[in-house]
Amino acid sequence: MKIDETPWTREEFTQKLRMEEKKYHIFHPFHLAMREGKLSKAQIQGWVLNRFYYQINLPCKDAAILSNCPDRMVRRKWLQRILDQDGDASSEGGIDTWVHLAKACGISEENLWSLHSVVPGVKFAVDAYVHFARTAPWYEAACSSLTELFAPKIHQQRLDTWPEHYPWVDPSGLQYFRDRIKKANRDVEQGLSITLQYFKTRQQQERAIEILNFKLNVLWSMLDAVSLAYPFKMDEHAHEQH
Ligand code: AHQ
Repeated sequence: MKIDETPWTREEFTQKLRMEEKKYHIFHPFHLAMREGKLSKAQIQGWVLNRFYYQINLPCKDAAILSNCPDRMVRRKWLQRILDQDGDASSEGGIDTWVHLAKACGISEENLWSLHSVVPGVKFAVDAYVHFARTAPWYEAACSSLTELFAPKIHQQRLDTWPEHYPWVDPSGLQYFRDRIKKANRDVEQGLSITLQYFKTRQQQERAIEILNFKLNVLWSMLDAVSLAYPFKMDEHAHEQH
């Protein structure tokens, strides 16, 4: 059977990338329970403690891409992602804002930074993502950030549901989600233009879909590990938890 080698148009390729949304972790049982207000305080805290390992690894992941990228114009823009998380002299970064989220959830800064609660499956998934960024061609690592195509919706969902379902979380802690909506859209603009530029043949385009699925699996398996570590207790009702 002859395999179709015809490259997708830019629109078709973009649509094919967007269609992978069905595998995004917004549909993971843990996230569905979060949206429905079914998570206990321990489960929310476990999620915040574990996601922190992902957050603090983003700057090294992005620096790995920079170190592999020979294109000065790409580097100038990609650099912003590191500042977004690490902050700079004039503004705190996402890592600081995540510390605020943790404190708003009743987690001490010492406990957060100790990383004692980071479970093996989360560490493994995040380390795999950083390893990929260090060893894959820079444009493949750039392509893997395109799960952020779907991120604004998940950030908005938390902003919409946490105040009602998790009133014990100080609302000021939600600032991270607010900040990321605009930044995710800006990130995706560059990530998509790099992907459309560097993945031209049909085979390369199929490779881009494969890369996106690798990263979708990173995010999905993180939630698998968190769900296992912070299981639903049969007799536990979320509303009795705080
Ligand atoms: O807060 C997130 C973030 O800063 C990033 C950067 C980007 C990347 O480089 O892979 N991905 C990402 C994501 C963030 N938040 C996640 C969430 O669920 O809050 C989603 C995640 C992503 O969609 O890849």
